[in-house]
Amino acid sequence: PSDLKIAPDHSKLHELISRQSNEDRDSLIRHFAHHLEYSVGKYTHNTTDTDIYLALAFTLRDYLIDRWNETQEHYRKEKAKKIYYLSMEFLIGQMLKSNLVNLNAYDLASEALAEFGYDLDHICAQEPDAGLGNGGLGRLAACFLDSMSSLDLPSSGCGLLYNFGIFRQRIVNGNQVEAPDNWLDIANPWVISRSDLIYPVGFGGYVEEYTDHKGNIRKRWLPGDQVLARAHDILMPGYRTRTVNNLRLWKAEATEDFDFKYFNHGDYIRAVEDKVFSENITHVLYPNENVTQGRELRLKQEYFLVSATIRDALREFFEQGPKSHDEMPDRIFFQLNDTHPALAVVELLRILVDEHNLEFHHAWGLVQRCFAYTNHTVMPEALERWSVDLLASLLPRHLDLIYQLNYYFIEELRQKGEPEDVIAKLSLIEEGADKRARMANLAIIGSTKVNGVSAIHTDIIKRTIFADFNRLYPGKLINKTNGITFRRWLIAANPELTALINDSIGLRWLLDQSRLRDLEKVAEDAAFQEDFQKIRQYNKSKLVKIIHHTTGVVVDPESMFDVQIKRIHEYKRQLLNVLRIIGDYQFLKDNREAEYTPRTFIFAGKAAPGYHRAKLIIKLIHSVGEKINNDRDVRDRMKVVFLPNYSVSLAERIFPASDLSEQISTAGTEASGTGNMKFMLNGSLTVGTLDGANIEMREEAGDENFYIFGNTVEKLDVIRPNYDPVAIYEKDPLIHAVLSSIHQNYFNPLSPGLFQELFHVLTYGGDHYFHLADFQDYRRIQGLISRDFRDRKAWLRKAIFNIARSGKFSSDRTIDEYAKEIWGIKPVKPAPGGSIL
Ligand code: B1N
Repeated sequence: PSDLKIAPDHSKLHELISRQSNEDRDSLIRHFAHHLEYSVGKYTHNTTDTDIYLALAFTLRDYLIDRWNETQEHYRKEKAKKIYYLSMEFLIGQMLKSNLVNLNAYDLASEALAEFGYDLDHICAQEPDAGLGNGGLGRLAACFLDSMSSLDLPSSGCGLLYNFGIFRQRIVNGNQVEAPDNWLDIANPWVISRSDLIYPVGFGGYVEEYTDHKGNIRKRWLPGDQVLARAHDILMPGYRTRTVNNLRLWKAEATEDFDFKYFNHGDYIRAVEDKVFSENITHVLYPNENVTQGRELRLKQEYFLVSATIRDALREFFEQGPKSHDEMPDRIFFQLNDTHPALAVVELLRILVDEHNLEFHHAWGLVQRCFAYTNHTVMPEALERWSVDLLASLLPRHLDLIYQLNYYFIEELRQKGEPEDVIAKLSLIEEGADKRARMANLAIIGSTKVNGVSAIHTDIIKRTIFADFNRLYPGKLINKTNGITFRRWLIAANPELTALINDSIGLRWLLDQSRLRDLEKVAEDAAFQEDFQKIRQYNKSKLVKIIHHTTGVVVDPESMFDVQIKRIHEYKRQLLNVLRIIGDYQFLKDNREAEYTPRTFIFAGKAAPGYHRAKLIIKLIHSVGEKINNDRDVRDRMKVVFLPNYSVSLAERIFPASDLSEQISTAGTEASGTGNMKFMLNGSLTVGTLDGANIEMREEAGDENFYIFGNTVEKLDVIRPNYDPVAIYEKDPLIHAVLSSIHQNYFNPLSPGLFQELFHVLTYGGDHYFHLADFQDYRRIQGLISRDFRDRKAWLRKAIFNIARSGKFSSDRTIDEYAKEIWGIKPVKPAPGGSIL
């Protein structure tokens, strides 16, 4: 090991990078050779790229484990307050490259592998994605882990180890077909199974009243079934710091004694069946975004996460030898990623009251100081409301406690003089034939702070769904605008652009992304622009190959890459994009000689398997693409491609190769968006509505560098009561022509009627998401964009300004705000010493 130290002084960074000694290199190669032989079992011949990947991953893992132990030991010594980030989703993607980047070992590894004739990028590509999430919410959690480690914050992610992550999407005949994502089928070097950390989790059974030895009447839960939760850790290194935190993922295992009752009766098959049932809990990620299904297995998953996490956190707390429970809020804090883990507040209350014998109000007071809740959506179909009947059968004591909490809560509201209709809305229980527990209300009363994820979204929740809470508890609802990790989304995904930035403004931005502003001074520099342009074309040419390989379509790298990549959802309005494309196509057919900036329209995204309409939108994109791509009249001017199986690793290739970012959700529907930020950071310009984080992105970039169109939230509120899409369809000849092509099966002559549903939703169905209201303004702004794109220098200038002003959207900024304003924690740096590698 060398004597390289983490340099707290920014100006030392350059020196530090260039000082990677031969000793580091030799040590890396020795470790690597050892793992290739003894962990992977290969010597010289038959070595596959996957073997090389595994050997390098095992090598890195050793470094991570050293630092992790060091970090955790240090936390214990400092009795640091620790953040538990609870989330049902962590959409991590591949880990080798980002770990190499964070350990500042990418160049070293790249050179070392090159000596043996291997290309590091190609080796990194062998890794299967850890796709334990659906989209923005899960990816946000992964970015936050990166930032929490990079900022030296004592923290741990808490989630589930699903055997199957988000499904793999194949396209057959233009239709989405789902395949299981068996991401653990080759041994995963990043997932460390903990033989010592295992907790029983109960379900079902009943609640018993009993009299304790002091004569008090008490309650306890006697679960009917037990499942074991075993910890599996993924280590998360910070960027250029020795801090390594962990993401702890719980996996369900059957208990032994659970099986015995059947073994004793000789019913071997039944015993094994029950084992399978228990292990079902963490089998598969629910593939919905912004929708809840209300299924029993999902509730089991949520409680399983919560129960194991609370047990584990309490174990860590009591191992520190606290004098009393009252120290808890100074030592542990739970951040709820949406309401999915909201039962945690009840679980902690239950343990404190039933098992630790704390008085109810005392316990509740402590619980409230240990939680905060992040809301990610206002879509009504996404708000969790668990059936009281289901809760009664699965978690009877928790339901009991929810009723008790509700009793005191409503009493408080009555004392404050709240009218009964308001109380009915605030109640933890929604009354009716089918009674439900409102998880958002529970999360709010159980938390110190509640946050939205962009300025407009926080504003909306304060004015609408949580208005009464905001009035009752002023200051509780706050904003924390989302961010992304620049390590993965710029440094790792776009190394060429990173190098160019480093060359022109130095390295300070690497540790403080607001310093990207220094790029403003080169925005008009001809040499910089030229290099920037070359990098963009290089990235585009790489994407051209992927497009050709996966879709067979040949696209022109000189054309504008006009990109909409995200989950397929009506509110995100992929349909608006398609209507515009059809409009352009019809225009070009009628005006063959017209000036038109050639565009490649790129789509990617998964539809929830049960979301029929979203799947139909995928089919429409393919049908329209088929027609346009094979029409010689528009050849060289329009191409439409749909890249299958959108994932973190595919996204990493698309963002750096995009010219135009489509962020066109109906105003007021997209809570924040984070893909929008990844485009900005890589130098794409945005066309978007005044929705989510787009608003703040424009504020940073400047109006002249951002393309905004469409109705605002306020305007939509005005037009909503009298909105008449059919009238627009009938009066506007252009819209009429576009919709008629769908209505008259122009793109699907062989399957007439296929897209009638889509025609209907946009017209007689009421056009809930205001596609037609925004269509003409969308076309107008796209015309402007086409003209601007042709002025290369002006376009590049705008792009560079976007990068220069993207610093606000670093998740380091976001996490710093959480740490200061919600968590009340400070960085805890592990003792320096040892080598970087
Ligand atoms: O969370 C992201 C935001 O940037 C997006 O705008 C928002 O749509 C997304 C239920 C969700 N909100 N709600 C979900 C996911 C899974 C599920 O089962 C809801 N995802 C979002 C990060 O803030």
